Amino acid sequence: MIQPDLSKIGIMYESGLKKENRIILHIDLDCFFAAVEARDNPKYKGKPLIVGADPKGGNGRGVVSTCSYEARKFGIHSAMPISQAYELCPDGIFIHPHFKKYSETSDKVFTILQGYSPIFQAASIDEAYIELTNICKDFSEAEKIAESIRKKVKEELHITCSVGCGPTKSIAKIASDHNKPEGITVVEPDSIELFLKNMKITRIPGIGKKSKLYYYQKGIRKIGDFYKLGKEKIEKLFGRSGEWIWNVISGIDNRAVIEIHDRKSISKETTFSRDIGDFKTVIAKIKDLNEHIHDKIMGKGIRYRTISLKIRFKGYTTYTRAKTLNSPMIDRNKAFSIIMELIDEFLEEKRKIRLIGIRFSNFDKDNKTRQMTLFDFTEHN
Ligand code: TTP
Ligand code: MG
Repeated sequence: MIQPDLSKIGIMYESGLKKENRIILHIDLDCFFAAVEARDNPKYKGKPLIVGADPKGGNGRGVVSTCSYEARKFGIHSAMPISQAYELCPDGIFIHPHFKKYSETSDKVFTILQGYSPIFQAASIDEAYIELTNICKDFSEAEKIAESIRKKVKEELHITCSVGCGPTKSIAKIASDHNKPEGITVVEPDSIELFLKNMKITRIPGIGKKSKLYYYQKGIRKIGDFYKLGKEKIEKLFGRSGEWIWNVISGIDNRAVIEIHDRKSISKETTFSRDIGDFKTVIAKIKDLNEHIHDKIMGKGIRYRTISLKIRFKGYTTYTRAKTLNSPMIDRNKAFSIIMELIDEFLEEKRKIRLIGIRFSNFDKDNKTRQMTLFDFTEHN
C-alpha cells in the first residue's frame, strides 16, 4: 500500500515549532443544508430529511449532500449514493438542495462571527475559525464566547452550530466535531492528549477512510497508538505525513486564521512521495493544484496579475518562472495554459522531479489597500 497523501488539508507548518499558545474557535453548523430546509419548512422538523439528488424510486443517480440527524440513524450520510439512501429509508423526505438559501444563511452566520473577532476565516460554506488570542484572557472566557455564539446563531437564524475551542486550528476543528449537535468542546493545551488518545485516527485532519487502512496495517487504530510510538518513530515510519500527525496531536500547528483576500499571494505545492520522471504525472498534478486554488478563490473578489511556477529536481535544484499579465484576471483555464507555457522549457529535462508548485500573486488594487495585513500563504503537501 502506498504512503497516504494528506493533500486534502491545507498544511502550512514548519518542523520544530513550539506548542501554540493561542485561543482559536472552530464553528461548524449542524447538518447545515438539512437544518436550513427544516427551518423554512416546519413539516420537515424531526423527520428523516435527505438533501441531494432525486432518488427516483431507488433508481436515481447522484449522491446525498447531507441529511438530518434522524436520517443518520438509518445509516445515511453525505456523499452516499442516493439509491442506497433510498434503500435504507424509503419513507424519508428527499429534497433537492437550494444553494442560494444556504449561501445567504452562511453569510449571516459569518457576519455574526466577525462581531466577536476581526481575525476570521471562512473554511467552507458552514465552518469558520475565529482567533480569540488577544481577546480572551483564558479558555474559560473563550467558552463564554462560544456559548454566546451558539445562542445568537440559534436565536437569530434558527439553526444550530457546534463549537470547538483549542490552541490550534486542528485541535479546534477536532473539538467542534466532538459533541454534535449544539456541542461546545474546549480543549486546553494540557489536555490535548487526554482528549485525543481514545479517538479513532480518522479524527486527525487528512486521515480518511482510505488512508486509515495504511495505519491499520501497522497496528495503529487509535490516536493513543501514535502517542505510544513517539515523534521519532512516527516520522521515520510515515515521513512528512508522520510529521503532520505528530504536530497535530502535540498541539503544534502554526497555521494562521486568515481570510484568503487578506493574503499577498496564494500558492500550493506538492512534494512527490517518489521523485517523478514522467511529465504527464507532473502536469496532472499541476492541474489539480490549479483547480484547488481556483476553487478556493472563486467568488472572493480576488484577481491576480502574476502566475508563477516552481519546480524542484532531484538533488534540490529549484527553478521559478513567472508571468505577469497586463491586467488582473481570475480564469482557471487561462491560468493553466500560462503555467504550461512556463513549464515548456523543462519538458526535455532528464532529471526527476521532486516538487512542483504554483503561485498567484500581485492581486488587484482593492486588495493592495490592505497591505498591512498581507502575507504569503503556501499550502504544502
Ligand atoms: P458538513 O459540515 O460536513 O456536514 P453537515 O453540516 O451537513 O453535518 P454536521 O452536523 O456533521 O456538520 O458539510 C456542510 C454542508 O456541505 C452540508 O450540509 C452539505 C454540504 N456537503 C455536501 O454537499 N456534500 C458532502 O459530501 C459534504 C460532506 C457536505
Ligand atoms: Mg456542518
